[in-house]
Amino acid sequence: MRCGRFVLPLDRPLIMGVVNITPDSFSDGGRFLDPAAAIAHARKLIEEGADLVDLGAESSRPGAAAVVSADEELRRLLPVLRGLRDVAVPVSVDTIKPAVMRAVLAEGATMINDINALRAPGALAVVAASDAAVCVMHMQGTPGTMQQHPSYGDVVAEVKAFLLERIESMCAAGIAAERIVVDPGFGFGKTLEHNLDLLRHLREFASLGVPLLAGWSRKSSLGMITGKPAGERLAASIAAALIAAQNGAAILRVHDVAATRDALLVLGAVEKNND
Ligand code: HH2
Repeated sequence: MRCGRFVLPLDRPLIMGVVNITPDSFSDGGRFLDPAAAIAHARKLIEEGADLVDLGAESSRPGAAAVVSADEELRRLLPVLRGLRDVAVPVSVDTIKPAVMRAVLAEGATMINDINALRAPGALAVVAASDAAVCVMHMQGTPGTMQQHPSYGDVVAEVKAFLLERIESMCAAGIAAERIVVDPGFGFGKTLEHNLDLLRHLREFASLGVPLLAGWSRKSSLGMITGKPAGERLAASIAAALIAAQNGAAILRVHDVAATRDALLVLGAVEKNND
């Protein structure tokens, strides 16, 4: 997989560490709003074994109002990006806005993570003009309303068809397949049963021919299963990450890098002995 100047091997699951530079993210809102705190947290995640870090400056939690302007997003993101210029792993930015994408790519970001799958006017062209990687995610509805009435005939087939269409649009716009990652979007316009169905059938997404990213970390589906609040979902998050890895996920988007790394090392050791 290519992310700007980086080439990432895909012979083991990669860990993407989450850094939320927001006042209102569902599990860690407000903790890293200060640029120095966000930079220190990203560096800590890299030391713990993150293969990439993902900076987000707008919360997409269910019910979140889309109120963050491009200017405000950049005010939060740019100092952190500048503080991470020297790190040895790709820095991804989680944004849906083409203006933000353009500015962060100019400032050294080497991946765009778009929960809106480059559907905003101009987004495809901005990414196509760069050499960055891009993760496109499936979402039914918008964060403000997506959890009100999620509804599918066949969730696996519909999510897969959506991602295939986005891959075709990206390739037509000139984005090489080796730069593309897809994500079924766990928790984005999906019930617990939809999320579990997607996790069970994750292997079916391999036929899309590009790496798959899975984000279950601390999400409310894990709260529904365990009865625990976001701050107490570490064990559940690790379990979901391992199942996703066993079902073919190439990148795991997580808040708790050190613990996820240990769990993946155990999985890797078992699988190696199986060869
Ligand atoms: N989940 C969140 C945000 N961005 N991007 C991708 N590709 N996949 C995901 O599953 C995903 C994502 C939500 O988690 P978090 O960033 O911790 O929360 P918030 O959106 O409240 O900042």
